[in-house]
Amino acid sequence: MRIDILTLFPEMFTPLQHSIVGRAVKNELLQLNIKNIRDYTGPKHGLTDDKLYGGGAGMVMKPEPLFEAVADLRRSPKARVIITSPAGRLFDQQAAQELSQAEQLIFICGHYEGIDQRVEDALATDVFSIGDFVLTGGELPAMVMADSVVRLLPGALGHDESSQEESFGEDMKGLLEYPQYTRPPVFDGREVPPVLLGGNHEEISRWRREQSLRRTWERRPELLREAALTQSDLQLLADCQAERRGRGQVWLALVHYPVYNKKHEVINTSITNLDIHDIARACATFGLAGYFLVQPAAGQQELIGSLLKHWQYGFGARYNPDRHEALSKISLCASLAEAQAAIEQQTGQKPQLVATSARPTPGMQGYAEMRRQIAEADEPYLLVFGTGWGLTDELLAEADWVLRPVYGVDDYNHLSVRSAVSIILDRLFGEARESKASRD
Ligand code: 21W
Repeated sequence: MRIDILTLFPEMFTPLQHSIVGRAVKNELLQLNIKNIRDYTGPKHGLTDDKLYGGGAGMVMKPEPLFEAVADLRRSPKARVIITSPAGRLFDQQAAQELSQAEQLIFICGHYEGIDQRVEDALATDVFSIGDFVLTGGELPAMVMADSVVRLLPGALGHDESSQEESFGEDMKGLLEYPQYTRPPVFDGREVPPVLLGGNHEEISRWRREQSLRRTWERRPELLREAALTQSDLQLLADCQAERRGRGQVWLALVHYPVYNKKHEVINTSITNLDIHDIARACATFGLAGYFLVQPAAGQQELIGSLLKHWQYGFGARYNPDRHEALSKISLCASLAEAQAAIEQQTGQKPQLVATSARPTPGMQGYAEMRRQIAEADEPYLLVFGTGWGLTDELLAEADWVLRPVYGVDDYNHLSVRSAVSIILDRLFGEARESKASRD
């Protein structure tokens, strides 16, 4: 493979001459050519950068020297021309794998505010960023990408390195690495996990897999969606979730009063059978601790009461035990304050109030942040949903947080409260329940 790097700062690339990349050059697996863009400015203009059209601070790299340089360095029409840019596609292992198949890579390192767009339009086969953080230029990203590509070239890794690669096999794909230890067995009072000293390889494998799963669940839960998980993996992840829930449990309340009607008047809505059942089942699915129906009207309370009796204790309980389990989480109360008091009595702590609204509200909370917060919390949470045209402004003002509306593609939002509950519970708690491929 041939790699050309076009940069305004060739001296920055000395680290690339060492280690695996340096050895690949020595062993002639790689031809590495680091070229100063200034060499292509010619006597006439002499400049590599210029002011922005349209105004704005900073300078942009001019197209002419880059067109010259690529024309000079290109050895094949199939060469990949890669621009480094914070606005690029995210570089990952799959991209590295793909680039490692090419005969020639030409990296163009952006610097200053970036590169004239025509370079990308006419020359680039790829535009890559290495992550969502701000650097001073594309030199380090080019080195990062070149490093990850070169180590994939056949023969680039020594025997030891590649066999290590192989032992970190297929089944660990998509999971974070397990912790590793070496001698001494006790350092500064910290022990190596005894299972690793025991020599039981089956037990060691099991321990390592469990550590990988726990780490991934803790640090990169989104990876679990794509990982190949066995039934026992799923069981372990369920245990992780249960352990976490034991600390900060979450309840849900469906408020029938006070809510708005279409005309923004405060009303009391009627209970609906579908809301009771579907929300109870969603709560059971996502492991919520309980589901409060907030309904102060005596007649309505009686109606719910007899409905619940049927499913919780009566014929329905025996006829459909799964439904019984979901509905057993329901309790009835006359006000939200009553629900809060019930949670406080059960846990010894006041629940944090998280309201939901289909109307944008000042200081709304995003889902990723809320999810993390609840996951790390030691105190109970109460998620509050309104029926009718939504929770009153007074109730929203009382909440510790208000979640953002569940937007679709535009601001059309006619979700039923049942649908909103399912979507929001999935955003806050849904993970690790989906696996692309089950291995057993
Ligand atoms: C940082 C250039 C900020 C430009 C409108 C258009 C390459 C990089 C870079 C840099 C800006 C990569 C603007 C992860 C990175 C890189 C330098 C600001 C303002 N406004 N991967 N342009 N992070 N960074 N641009 O920073 O060149 S790959």
